[in-house]
Amino acid sequence: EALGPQEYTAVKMEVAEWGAAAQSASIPDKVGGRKIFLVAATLRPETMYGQTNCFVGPTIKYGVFAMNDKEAFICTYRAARNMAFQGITQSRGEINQLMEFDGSILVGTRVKAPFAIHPEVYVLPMENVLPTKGTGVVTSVPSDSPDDCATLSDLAKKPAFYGIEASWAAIPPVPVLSTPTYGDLIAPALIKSMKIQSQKDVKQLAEAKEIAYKEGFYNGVMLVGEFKGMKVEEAKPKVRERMIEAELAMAYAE
Ligand code: A2H
Repeated sequence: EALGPQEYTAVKMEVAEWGAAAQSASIPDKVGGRKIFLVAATLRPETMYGQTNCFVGPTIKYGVFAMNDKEAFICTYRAARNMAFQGITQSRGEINQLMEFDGSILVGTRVKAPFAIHPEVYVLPMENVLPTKGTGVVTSVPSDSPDDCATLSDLAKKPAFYGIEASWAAIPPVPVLSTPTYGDLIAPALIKSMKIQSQKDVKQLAEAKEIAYKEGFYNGVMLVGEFKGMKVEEAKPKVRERMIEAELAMAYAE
């Protein structure tokens, strides 16, 4: 674990179309006309081009929090509280919670994915989402995150068990960066070579995550986006800055 505060990028994913469960919860009727965003915390803003979906913990509690008169964020209470003290809400320290529900309600909703090749993605369930880290919402980038890749293959194998449509988990990984050793799709390559079977293989996944992170950061070159051809190490803060300038992301620390 990191000793100092962890600097995340909080990515705003506006709800484009509510899924069936969210429709029954009548969320739009309870938010005073505000635009609603799922907000995900990531350490890899440069990979947002390759989002194929986003994840929530189905049994974790999420809230809808008014940030100002125009926008409301969906995240854990813990994250909303941190945001309130980091000046992300209109009035510092104030938390205005409009609703609360389990993550399962959000599965099947479609959200806009900032900078992604796929402009809209489905919200899907992930067992390993921790309520104590980030916002409880995780962007899924199966090209570069072994956890995301393993979870998606579990979902694709048993869609009915997870309560999703098979097509929602059938989107192929999108190449974002290239490394000399692992090519254009480092996470699927590691899953294969390390024989990782599912999201339950947490020990091997931790090892794969470490390799993918270091290889991508130190040896990767961007394949897409404004900084195509640039080293990942240099592109990473630039993509983050662009996303913040476009008001599609914020700095978030914990
Ligand atoms: B990362 P750290 Cl491409 N529970 O974003 C579980 N995982 C969470 C989470 C939560 N509550 N909140 C965030 N995360 C994930 C992209 C990515 C990430 C890639 C590769 C590696 C990677 C796309 N998913 O993380 O424990 C988020 O996934 C590996 C470090 O604070 C976030 O960044 O170091 C990362 O874990 C934060 O993990």
